[in-house]
Amino acid sequence: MSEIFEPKNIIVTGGCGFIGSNFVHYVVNNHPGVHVTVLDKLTYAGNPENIAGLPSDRVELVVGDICDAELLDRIVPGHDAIVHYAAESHNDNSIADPEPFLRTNVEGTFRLLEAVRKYGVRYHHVSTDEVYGDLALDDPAKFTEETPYHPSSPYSSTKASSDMLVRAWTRTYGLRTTISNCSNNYGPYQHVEKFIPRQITNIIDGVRPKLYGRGENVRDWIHTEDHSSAVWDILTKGRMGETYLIGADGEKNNITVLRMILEAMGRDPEDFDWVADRPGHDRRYAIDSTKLQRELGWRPAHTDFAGGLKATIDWYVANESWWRPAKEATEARYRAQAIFHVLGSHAPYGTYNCTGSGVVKSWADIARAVFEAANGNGDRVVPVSIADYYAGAAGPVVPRSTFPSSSRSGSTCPTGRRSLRSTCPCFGIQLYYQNEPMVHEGLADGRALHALYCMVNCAVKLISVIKLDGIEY
Ligand code: NAD
Ligand code: TDX
Repeated sequence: MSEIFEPKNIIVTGGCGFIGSNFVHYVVNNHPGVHVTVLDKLTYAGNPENIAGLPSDRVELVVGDICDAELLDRIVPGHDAIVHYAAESHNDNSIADPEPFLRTNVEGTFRLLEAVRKYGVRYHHVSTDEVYGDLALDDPAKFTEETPYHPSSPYSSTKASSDMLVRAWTRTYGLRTTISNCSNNYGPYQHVEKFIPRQITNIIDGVRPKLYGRGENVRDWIHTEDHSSAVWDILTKGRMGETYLIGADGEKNNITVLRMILEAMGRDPEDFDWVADRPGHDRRYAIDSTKLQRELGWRPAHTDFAGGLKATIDWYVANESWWRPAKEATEARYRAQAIFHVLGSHAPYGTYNCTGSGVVKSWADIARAVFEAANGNGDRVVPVSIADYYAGAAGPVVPRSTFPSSSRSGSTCPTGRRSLRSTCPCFGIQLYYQNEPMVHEGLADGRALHALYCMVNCAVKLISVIKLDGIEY
């Protein structure tokens, strides 16, 4: 074991998120001589409530972006170490819109490494087991530090990229760094977009939980407090330039976890909805944490998953005021993503506009824009029946095939008014909206918003059609 590092002033990036805030509590509770500066942008996933009540002489919150090099120049000097948790962390969001993941996870890590290089501070990089891709369900193997990188999702590929930057900067510039790759965390303060809190809060709301695919995918669950103690051990005792895998032998498939939640909440264990699978869904993660245990003597304290899950359920029941503000927006995002899965992933970027320029670039953008707007003003986007869709009784959006041939080539719809046109990539039909206002006038214009609304309404109808083929959204 190498010399013990005893930091006095540390920066914790993402310290208002789920796992970062748990680490801040862990440090305050267990290491009285350490001051923590939390650097957090407070995205939708960051909540200052997560660290509220901690002593102000021990914890300071700086609201800012890890991509802001000038800010890093101001705050990094005077600190001994950076523990880097900040990230865009949700796979489903990364599939719908990868760009913020590139920026925060890749560019953000680059900026931090440059600051580490400049000011000579110790750096610990918090990563995920997802960088290794997935294992087969029937494969007895687990990930080790030697497993080749093989990320599957936009999220995990950006985390893998950030790990590569850390390794390259360490070797080239001789930085004092460590990396940890941890498995799926659970516990209090996890955002309601994630599997366990989403299902608990759905059940509280009387909504049936949503299980992706066949529910056979395996995750290796670890309580977030065990993740925190492991990161502290690696920060203070880890060998420079090394990677440590963190896991607590908690493999369970999703359907088992969901049935445990339902039973613990007094519901029928079969009372859930099967929904369409996540595209590219990783099958199984499993961590071999032998190196961490052998070299640094770390052991998980929470080995009773059923007990930890029950305590987590109790926390969400008792802390509705914490999660309630994020719940509706999260479910609205899931509805938008459902449309994206059907249409957006097939739509060539930029096909959709009316006059050559526009704010709307793809089906995903349309879906997102309308759901966000509808969510903001209290409207609901309601699917119409398939019968109405085929009868053409569903408003101004109609399939091109029903148009007289004279209108097919131009930008004129059957009523003689100018039309907005797009091709549905799944069905190969043209969709028209009889509009005077053009989409490129932007969302600030209510008429343009109406145009968008109609286009998405049509997308919702198409989803209804697709439901006939057995896919549920
Ligand atoms: P989270 O989404 O709950 O929190 C992320 C935090 O980072 C938020 O407070 C957010 O405001 C902040 N943030 C985002 N972009 C930022 C930016 N540009 N500048 C500053 N702050 C920014 O995430 P989490 O689940 O707590 O995950 C934390 C870390 O742990 C991530 O790096 C993630 O990849 C890793 N990890 C998570 C898990 C898991 O199961 N959740 C498992 C292994 C590793
Ligand atoms: O509604 C759902 N239904 C469902 O079946 C949701 C939200 C998820 N799932 C499935 C997908 C996964 O197999 O549950 C499993 C867990 O899903 P998430 O909570 O989204 O986590 P996962 O994709 O496994 O990634 C998590 O662990 C690794 C974190 O979000 C990452 O940040 C971390 O790197």
